[in-house]
Amino acid sequence: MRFFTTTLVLLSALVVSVLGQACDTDAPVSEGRDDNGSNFTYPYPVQFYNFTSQEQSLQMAYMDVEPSSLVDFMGTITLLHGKFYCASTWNETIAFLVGQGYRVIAVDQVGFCKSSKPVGYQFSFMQLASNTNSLLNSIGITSTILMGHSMGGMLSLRYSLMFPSEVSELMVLDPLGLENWFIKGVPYQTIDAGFVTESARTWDSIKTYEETYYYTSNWSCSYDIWVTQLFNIYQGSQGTQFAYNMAQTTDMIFTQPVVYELYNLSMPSLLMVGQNDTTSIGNTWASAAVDLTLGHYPVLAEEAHEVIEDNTLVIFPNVGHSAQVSEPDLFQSTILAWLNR
Ligand SMILES: *[C@@H]1O[C@H](CO)[C@@H](O)[C@H](O)[C@H]1NC(C)=O
Ligand SMILES: *[C@@H]1O[C@H](CO)[C@@H](O)[C@H](O)[C@H]1NC(C)=O
Ligand SMILES: *[C@@H]1O[C@H](CO)[C@@H](O)[C@H](O)[C@H]1NC(C)=O
Ligand SMILES: *[C@@H]1O[C@H](CO)[C@@H](O)[C@H](O)[C@H]1NC(C)=O
Ligand SMILES: *[C@@H]1O[C@H](CO)[C@@H](O)[C@H](O)[C@H]1NC(C)=O
Ligand SMILES: *[C@@H]1O[C@H](CO)[C@@H](O)[C@H](O)[C@H]1NC(C)=O
Ligand SMILES: *[C@H]1O[C@H](CO)[C@@H](O)[C@H](O)[C@H]1NC(C)=O
Repeated sequence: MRFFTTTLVLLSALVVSVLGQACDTDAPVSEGRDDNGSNFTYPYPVQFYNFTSQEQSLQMAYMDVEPSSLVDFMGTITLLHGKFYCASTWNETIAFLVGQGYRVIAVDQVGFCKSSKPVGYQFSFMQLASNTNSLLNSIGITSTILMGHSMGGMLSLRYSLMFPSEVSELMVLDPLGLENWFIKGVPYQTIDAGFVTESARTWDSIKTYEETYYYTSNWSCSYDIWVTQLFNIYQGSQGTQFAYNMAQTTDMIFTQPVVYELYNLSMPSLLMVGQNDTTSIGNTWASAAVDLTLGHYPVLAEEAHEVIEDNTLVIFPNVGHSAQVSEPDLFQSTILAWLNR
């Protein structure tokens, strides 16, 4: 009897995992805090940078994680998150880098995660880069290795153009902005229309989007928590303003391409993209014919690589938009090999 029960349990576990429904991780890791509308518990202590921008008193949340004392100090690395993620989503990367002797700063941009959700803020990459630069300067950092993912990758490129003497090396993972979507035929979408889309997001719609674009349609239960982190902000105490800020930042990404300026990057850089990433802004509202021309990351990355001085290009085979989450070992060994080159 016991044998049969065990066998049945094992069998049903197998069936469930084949169907991809075995996830039991949707309980939010929350300590009941509400930092600017996010109750997610970050893996390291959260600090706040208080500053005034566009006549508003704002806060940027960040983690400042000390390097392991067991190895030599290697430098400071600043991490910039993508649009559907937060500073916390770098948790595996942070743990790895501090173990290698790096001090790691991971910030939440204004409008995102545990940072302020301002009303009437004019979002621009130059504004976000300036905010990030003054945060870093406020904690004594005037030179950093910079790493950005997705929207944060686009921001790291912008930051490096604006503050070249403060970026010693640049690592960029699947940055947005390697193509100009408007010129490829994607119509402009107003912030008001974007707000309608942002207000309609559900846990399932966020998951489906990430599954398709970030994870090559190959979901792992461990990704659930990042959907919950994001969805809880939409559902939280500042959800409406967050949705509006997200519509504003989509407008920012669409209207402020960085691709034409890449030739001006001067520091050594590492560009990493997933072979199967097809993320683009506007593909969901472009025609099907235009959509087919968007987000060919291996091609876009080759083009960027040709233009950027002193650049190393790595294309991760069979990987989507988020190698740091889906393939942490491959991602970590790649950045370490480049840092130690
Ligand atoms: C920022 O303001 C908060 C109070 O809102 C305070 O707890 C925190 O210490 C301040 N941060 C700094 C760096 O002064
Ligand atoms: C990162 O966070 C995820 C989700 O909470 C967790 O499964 C994983 O163990 C964390 N990793 C580290 C190194 O903290
Ligand atoms: C799906 O992801 C798992 C790891 O999460 C990996 O072992 C497997 O090879 C992947 N399958 C495909 C088809 O990419
Ligand atoms: C976190 O916030 C979400 C959205 O408001 C809510 O559904 C959830 O219950 C909260 N979790 C805790 C433990 O407060
Ligand atoms: C871009 O490069 C040109 C030519 O090298 C240079 O004159 C210009 O100052 C650079 N601009 C920036 C913002 O670095
Ligand atoms: C990634 O793209 C390559 C080339 O188009 C394809 O052969 C491969 O099956 C794709 N892998 C996944 C996991 O989708
Ligand atoms: C969030 O942002 C507002 C201002 O935009 C600030 O006054 C507030 O104290 C912030 N911090 C937290 C932890 O909620």
